[in-house]
Amino acid sequence: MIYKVIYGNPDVSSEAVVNEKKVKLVDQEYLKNVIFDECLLKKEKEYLILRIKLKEKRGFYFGFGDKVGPLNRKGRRYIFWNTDDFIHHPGAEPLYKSFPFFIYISKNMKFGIFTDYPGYMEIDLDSEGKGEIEFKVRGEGFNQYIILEEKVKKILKQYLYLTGKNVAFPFWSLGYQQSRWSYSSQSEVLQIAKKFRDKNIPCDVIWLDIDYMEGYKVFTWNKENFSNYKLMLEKLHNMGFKVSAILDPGVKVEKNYEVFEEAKDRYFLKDTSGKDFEGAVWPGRVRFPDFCENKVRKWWARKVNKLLEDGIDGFWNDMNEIAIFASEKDIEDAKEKLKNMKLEDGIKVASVIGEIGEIKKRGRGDEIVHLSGKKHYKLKNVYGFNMIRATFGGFPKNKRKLIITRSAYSGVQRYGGVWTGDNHSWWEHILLEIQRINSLSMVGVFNSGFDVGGFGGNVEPELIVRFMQLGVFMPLFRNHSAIETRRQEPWSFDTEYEELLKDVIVYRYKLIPYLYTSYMLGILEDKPLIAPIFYYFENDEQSYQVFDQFMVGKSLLVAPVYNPGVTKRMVYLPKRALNFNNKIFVRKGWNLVDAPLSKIPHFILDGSIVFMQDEVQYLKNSYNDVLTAHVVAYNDKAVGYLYEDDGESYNYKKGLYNLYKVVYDKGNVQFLTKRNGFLHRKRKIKFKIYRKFGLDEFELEF
Ligand code: MIG
Repeated sequence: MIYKVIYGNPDVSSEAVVNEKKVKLVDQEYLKNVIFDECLLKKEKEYLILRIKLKEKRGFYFGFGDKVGPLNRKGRRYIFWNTDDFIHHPGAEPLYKSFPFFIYISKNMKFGIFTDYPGYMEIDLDSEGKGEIEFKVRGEGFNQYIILEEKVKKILKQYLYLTGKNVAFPFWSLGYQQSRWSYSSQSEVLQIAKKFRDKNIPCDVIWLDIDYMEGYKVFTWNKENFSNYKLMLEKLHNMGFKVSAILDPGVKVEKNYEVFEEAKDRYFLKDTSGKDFEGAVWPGRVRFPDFCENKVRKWWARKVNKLLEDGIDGFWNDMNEIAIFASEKDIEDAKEKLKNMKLEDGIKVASVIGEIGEIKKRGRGDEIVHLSGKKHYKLKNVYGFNMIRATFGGFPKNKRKLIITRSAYSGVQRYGGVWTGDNHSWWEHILLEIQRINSLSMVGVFNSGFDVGGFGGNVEPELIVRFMQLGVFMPLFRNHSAIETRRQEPWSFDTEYEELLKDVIVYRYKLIPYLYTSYMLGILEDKPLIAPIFYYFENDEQSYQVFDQFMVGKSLLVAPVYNPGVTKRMVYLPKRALNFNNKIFVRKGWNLVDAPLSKIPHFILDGSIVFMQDEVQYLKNSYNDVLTAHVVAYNDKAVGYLYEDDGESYNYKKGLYNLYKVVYDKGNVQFLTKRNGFLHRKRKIKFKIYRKFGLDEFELEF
């Protein structure tokens, strides 16, 4: 059941909610006794504060997307105020995105609360240990959706009913992706691509960071270093690569620059005096499109479409919190320190005023006005959401897209995916990313990834191996690193490590039949590819506490290594499983398992079938003609799934796909057709049956 309570008089809409038919509008009193004992709403200056006291205080809290901190969000106060902060220390708060949704789970009670407000907000999840939750909003009012269900899966499904289903990314987006700030010329990009093919290291996507542009001007190409970008793109495509490019929202203030001329005085955010608001980012002086307006999104989409026509295949929306190094007001405020400085010196100015830190504290809420007349502090958290929405609009309708955004709000899954921003090449960040990706799944964002290898800082060989071993299971598997840090391409280390890294990437391609099947079933059924263990085993209370393992689909359990020098780790198994490294069965419960540097501790749950294939250099919308079915059947019984479709359109929404349920029972295999909506390609399937007593092998045509 979904209940909605309106608090105060909301005067802005986030546009996160798309379906309200099933929602029951109630007042706060109605929910008393259902989930809470007491509930108090008060106004304090410009804030509206709601405090509720739960009927119990022992539960776990999951959600809030990729904020740093533990998987269980209990006991902290969180700020929702989209901010560019590139040092993700354990207390870094706020960060780039706002997903004000969490799921409460205890033995007796399960519910989800989505507090829908696109402006400044704080949520306190029982920081006093009294079983109290506080919501504090700077504004006139907000909507709250309370989802009451018996199963976590159903709570998440209802949340996605409200905020919209995830879009499927193209088949090829599951391939390995290589990025760097920056590959700064066409010859460098081509060299990188060639190296992958020469070394037979599989790769599908190369990313272009800000240097492909002319003077960081959005929707331009650098005339010198990318003088023949069309030829470059053609060559890359012929080699089987896709190319994804960065887009920044700030439009350079420059006479005769088409993008600026078209938008000035019409499409940009305003300052309080009614002039276009100006700030400094990479290009120097810039202005910012007001993506909250439909007409602005349409204009932006046309620009995006041009880049698609040039041959770009995907996008990455950056700096859309909005990250602004300095504004005219900052310079005025810091007059003394900034003598003789102008916005043109954007980066220099930023370093003088202590950069993001200070700007973050002061916010950017009051000095910016939207075209609708609303102050930015009421809409800040949906700026990035609307930028990716605009970018999404630039693609042909029935073509799947690879678009990720750094800043986002609930509902972003309708338009694209996210990456977690500027992490570091630190061991701590492997664990951090496990928790962030799982928390993103709990707020319904299924297309997610992080900078594999770490963005900031210099990676060390052992660290990149472990980082990559985590990336291999992520929906998006992209290695990215910052300017002036050491290179992170797989060949940037001693040959021993290069071999290990190559093995990891090759393994990703072997997993594709299982990954794509699980991914697409997830899109169709509102289930994340990556999920915390409790998502599938919520009757197992122990599983609520497992923060450093996760499920990939419903059959694969991964327990990554996130410390240096480690060759063993403890793993919690919610049921019996096959250790896929040594093919030995491991019992339910806590187990110590081997984890040498060449191995990723991962397990196939008993009773399941996982389809794999042999390695390929890049993906072509379909699996290989020969597959291997790993049947984990301790008691000689197992079930698995195989999904196929065109891999590039949204026709799956119309049922144009095949889904087979594969049932193994004591030596017999049956393929049950659950859906027959796509041309089936016959394949040879090699079965490997892992049983209590010994291995069995045979082949079938299907
Ligand atoms: O101020 O475009 O998070 O992925 O490489 C830094 C340069 C701007 C931040 C992004 C990062 C990207 C970088 N950008």
